[in-house]
Amino acid sequence: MPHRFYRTKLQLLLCLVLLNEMFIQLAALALAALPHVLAHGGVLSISIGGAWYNGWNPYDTPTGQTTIIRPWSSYNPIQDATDPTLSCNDDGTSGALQLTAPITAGEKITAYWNQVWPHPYGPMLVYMALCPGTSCTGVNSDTLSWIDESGLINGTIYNGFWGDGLMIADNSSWTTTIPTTIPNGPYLIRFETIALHSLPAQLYPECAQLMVTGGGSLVPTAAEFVKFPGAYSNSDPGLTVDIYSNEAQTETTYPIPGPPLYGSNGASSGSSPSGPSSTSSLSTTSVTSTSPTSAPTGPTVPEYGQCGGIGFTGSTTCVSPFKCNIVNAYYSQCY
Ligand SMILES: *[C@@H]1O[C@H](CO)[C@@H](O)[C@H](O)[C@H]1NC(C)=O
Ligand SMILES: *[C@@H]1O[C@H](CO)[C@@H](O)[C@H](O)[C@H]1NC(C)=O
Ligand SMILES: [Cu+2]
Repeated sequence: MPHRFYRTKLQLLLCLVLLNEMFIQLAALALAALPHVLAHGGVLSISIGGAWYNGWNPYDTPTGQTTIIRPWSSYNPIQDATDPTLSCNDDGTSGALQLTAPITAGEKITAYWNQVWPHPYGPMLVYMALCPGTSCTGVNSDTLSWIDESGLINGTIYNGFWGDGLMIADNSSWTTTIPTTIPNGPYLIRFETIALHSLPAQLYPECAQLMVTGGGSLVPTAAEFVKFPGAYSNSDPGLTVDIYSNEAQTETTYPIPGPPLYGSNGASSGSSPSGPSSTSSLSTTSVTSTSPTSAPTGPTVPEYGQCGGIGFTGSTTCVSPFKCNIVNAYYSQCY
């Protein structure tokens, strides 16, 4: 997939050589502008209630990078709904020096993309996933989700105003409010912008680690859980729409891909029209969601092993003398 990794250090070097007759400042400016020239990018920083968090830099060595943002690998878009990197634009693992930002339910969080984000046509989506245990560090992100989405805000698919346009208009940033109803705990938040100016659609997801306090107890419905990859299909109408087609010139509804919004009482998603939607509620779902009350059996679980939680199907019996303790709705542990 030559499209995904073409911006190598070598190419940066070539750019510098080409620029060698310019002032150093100009070269630095040009380098800073490279992502824009390439017309791609990702979430470069995050702010929460006045606290500023610099992001992961995918083109620097991972060594020494400390940030709340999960490592991500490329400014290039993902153009396949089954791509294994779809959860967080990487292999799903946390950084060696991974940080986690505290946030209170009801508080706003803003993600900033490189400026000026070049793709105004398409939806904005925000997902959250509660991690098992006491931290998301070490948890692979390929098991997620909650959502806040903004699709076609007004006008037609062909020339309307989209969530992406709103993101650009808002300083190439997107602000969402952590729902007050979500259970407390360690979360990954996943910001995604989808660009529809060409097909296959371009997906740009990045994730960050949060520790949510002050939350509630509204456990997501099974329908609200999704996994990445898995949440989307390459045939989703929201990913295959041709915004330059004749139909698009009069079509005013757009089906945002993904699950129904958390707290939306499970309205169907994949095909639900989402005209003027710009809600900031989140919806959850997670991979294999089953009833939290199911009581599977099996061999005993060792100390610190998982013994329960939504979606868990293993043994709920801890090896003596440990007891199964509820850590959060998704995770019970033997200790
Ligand atoms: C469409 O929505 C955008 C963003 O809310 C707004 O700025 C613009 O005025 C709207 N246009 C129309 C025609 O309603
Ligand atoms: C716009 O975003 C940049 C980061 O991309 C940030 O440094 C700047 O403070 C933001 N400006 C405003 C007015 O929020
Ligand atoms: Cu691009």
